[in-house]
Amino acid sequence: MSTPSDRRTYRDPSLPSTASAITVVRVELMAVRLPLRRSFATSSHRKDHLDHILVKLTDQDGAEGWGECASPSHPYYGPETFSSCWSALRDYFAPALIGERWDHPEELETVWRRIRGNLFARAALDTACWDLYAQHGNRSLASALGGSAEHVEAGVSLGIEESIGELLNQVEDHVGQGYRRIKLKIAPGWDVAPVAAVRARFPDTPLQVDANAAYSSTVEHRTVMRALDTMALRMIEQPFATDDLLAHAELQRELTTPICLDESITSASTAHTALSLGAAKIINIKVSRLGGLTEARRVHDLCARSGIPVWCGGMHEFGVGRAANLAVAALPGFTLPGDISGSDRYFTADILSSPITATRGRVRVPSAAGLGVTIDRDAVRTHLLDQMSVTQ
Ligand code: OSB
Ligand code: MG
Repeated sequence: MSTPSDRRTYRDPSLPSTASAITVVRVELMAVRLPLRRSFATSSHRKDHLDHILVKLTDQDGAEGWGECASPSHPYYGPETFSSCWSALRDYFAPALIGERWDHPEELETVWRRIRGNLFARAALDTACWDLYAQHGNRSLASALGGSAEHVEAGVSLGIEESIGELLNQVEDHVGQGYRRIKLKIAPGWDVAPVAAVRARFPDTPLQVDANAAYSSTVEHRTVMRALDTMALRMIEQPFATDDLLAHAELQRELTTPICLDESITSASTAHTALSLGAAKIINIKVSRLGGLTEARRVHDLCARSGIPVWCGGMHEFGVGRAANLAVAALPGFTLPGDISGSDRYFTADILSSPITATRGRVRVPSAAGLGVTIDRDAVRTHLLDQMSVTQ
């Protein structure tokens, strides 16, 4: 499926030349279902469990690398689904990777250059390769990426609730646990009133909102945005459609509150375009949405050069994906609290031997080699829906 002869055209000259080559010989896909402790609703849908795909790579020496595909099951956040990711991994990404020799995960861009899109699927394998690479160098993933923070500041993303009273209880609970900022999901009909109520009750809490592209640039919706602009919010995340960068730029000119883009930013190129247009003052870096750690770091570097603060978004990852998010969030440009909370917020049992936790609003970045977490194989088996392996 790939053409080995020309895959080495891309090579970062700053990479150490001593890296030893890695060849992945087997890719295992595991579909795992975890129930959510509390159902979660956004502007598009409600969910009470998550089906994610864990990928396990084995290299020529028997070392293992892990990654997680955190695609939602339905195409309501982005275009991908659980099934599209499973088939993209099985039919394209895994076959192209197996048998290829590489020294650095950035070379995988060449291995996968013919495959367009399918970024959530790609992110899972990209992360697993970075895990293998960091283990080969006996370094933490954070340090392999160039980060050095030992902790990251944790925030929470709270879904749409049945009532404002219930939302206030949720906010109170998480502020009480020490989380550093609260993000509220909004949607037409659930915006000015709930946000004003939270702001009135918690006047000093860092607060922001996320619309998941549910608004459009109509007079009615811009009135909502102007009302939100008076509530001392840290940012308004993705108010308009994914591809409508000009509408975001126009809105940003009208508002004092910074606009943050999530869904719109699918690569360093889209980030560059968005920033050039003035469509955002903040960017949410999500490893899954960007197709992996290589592109996530590239967006980080671009934003750092442009003086744009970034934070790490999440997709309710299990422990494997959460560890990858922590590693990227250890880079120096991640100056705002992200959506990396303790896994106990989401799941009664995660698939790690020691689940990732938040203490007084901070989460520790793993320091052991690679992702730095231990997968609980029994937990994976308990929650397994399906599995397969791809070999040469
Ligand atoms: O837009 O950031 C989002 C969850 C699923 C899909 C999209 C989003 C989210 C979140 C939750 O906001 C982030 C998290 O807690 O992992
Ligand atoms: Mg978002």
